[in-house]
Amino acid sequence: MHMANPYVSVLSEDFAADPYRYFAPLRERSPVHYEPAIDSYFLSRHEDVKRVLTDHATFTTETLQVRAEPVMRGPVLAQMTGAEHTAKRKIVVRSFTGQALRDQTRAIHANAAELIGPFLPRGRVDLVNDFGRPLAVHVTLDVLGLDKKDWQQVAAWHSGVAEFITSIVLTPERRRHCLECAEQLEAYLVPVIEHRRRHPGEDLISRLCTAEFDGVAMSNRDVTALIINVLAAATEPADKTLALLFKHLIDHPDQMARVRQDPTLLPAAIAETLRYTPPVQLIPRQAEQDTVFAGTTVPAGATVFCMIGAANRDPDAFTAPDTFDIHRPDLGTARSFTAAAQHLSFGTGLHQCVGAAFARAEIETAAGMLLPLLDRVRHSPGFRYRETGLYTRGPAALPLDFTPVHEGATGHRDDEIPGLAE
Ligand code: 2IO
Repeated sequence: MHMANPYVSVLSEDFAADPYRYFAPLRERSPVHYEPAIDSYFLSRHEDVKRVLTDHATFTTETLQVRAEPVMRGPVLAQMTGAEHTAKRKIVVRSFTGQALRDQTRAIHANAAELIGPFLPRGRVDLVNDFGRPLAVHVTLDVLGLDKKDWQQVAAWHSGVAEFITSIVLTPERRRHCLECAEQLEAYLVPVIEHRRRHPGEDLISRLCTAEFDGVAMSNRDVTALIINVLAAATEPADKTLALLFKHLIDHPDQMARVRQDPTLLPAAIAETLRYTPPVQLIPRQAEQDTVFAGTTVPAGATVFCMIGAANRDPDAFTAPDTFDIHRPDLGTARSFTAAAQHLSFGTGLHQCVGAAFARAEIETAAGMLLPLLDRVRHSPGFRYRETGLYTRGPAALPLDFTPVHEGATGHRDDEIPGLAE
């Protein structure tokens, strides 16, 4: 790889076009990279990123007060600490594991079958815009127990919320638009919350409404924030991960063939996709005291961005890090969706992603259904691949051609759904 200038701004167009070119030079020559325009430090080494995410006393999530709270309409899980964090995290974890996860997997399968159906006879689908994005929203609405007829509206509000939390610089006009989206989403959610308090069901909103912390039920504000937190976290990275998985398998036909022969390799392919091209590229923290990394001091009060994509390609953490290899011995597939993961795509430490098992189920179910259906799947002719985003990053579109099949080719029995088969 050509050595790119490590002193290039991570806010430049060159960096946005292909951040991966800059990761090695940054790690080697500017591992604590300061951006004066936004007064923030960017850390690119695996060791340093891991230290920031696990030293909770020195590096707090205080940054989310300005980055997330205005659009979340209250505090998100990642902002909480101590007993409150433990208790509320447990409620959310329970809703995304065990029996709840098995029920969700059936819902994921049904949504995926419904969405892919119309495209099967055509032999062409844009995996991001026709399938992945609607799937991510439909599935999240199912988990929350919200009406799917409103999905386009919820998706539009979500975009505004996501733009706010993932932007590095935001114009006053865009900021106003994002806040408006959040206010409308809140106004949509509050009557639902009030209804669920009286008539609780099995969905996550009901669980949040009936849960108590310190003997006290959560306020509408607290429940709203956790709903928007789940909506953003479950929706924003999902279509990106699915599209990146297909992109990498199509670009590595030998590995595609292996996964098709043996679908039990799918979790490894998903884990390697997450390591190689993490959909969440940045995790912000605030330094509470002066800290020295590789000889450079990050001052107390500074905003620090952990560069997940760069850390995941650190040769000190993975051999041949710039190679996509689902068989890499240092991947540790089983660990990859847990707190013991070597890649940092779900973060690490106290605030590591609560939805990791759910994310795996969603991508595994969707890809496990699509692979046998999309015979001879390939990039549509003339398509120019392009990724967008610095904070969350993925393909803007992924138009694919495949051998057309009749609709209704998708099975619904448990033994046809990975994760439910056993
Ligand atoms: C929603 C970046 C979509 C989270 C965030 C304000 C908090 C937290 C994350 C992920 C993914 C989002 N941060 N999920 O990085 O809940």
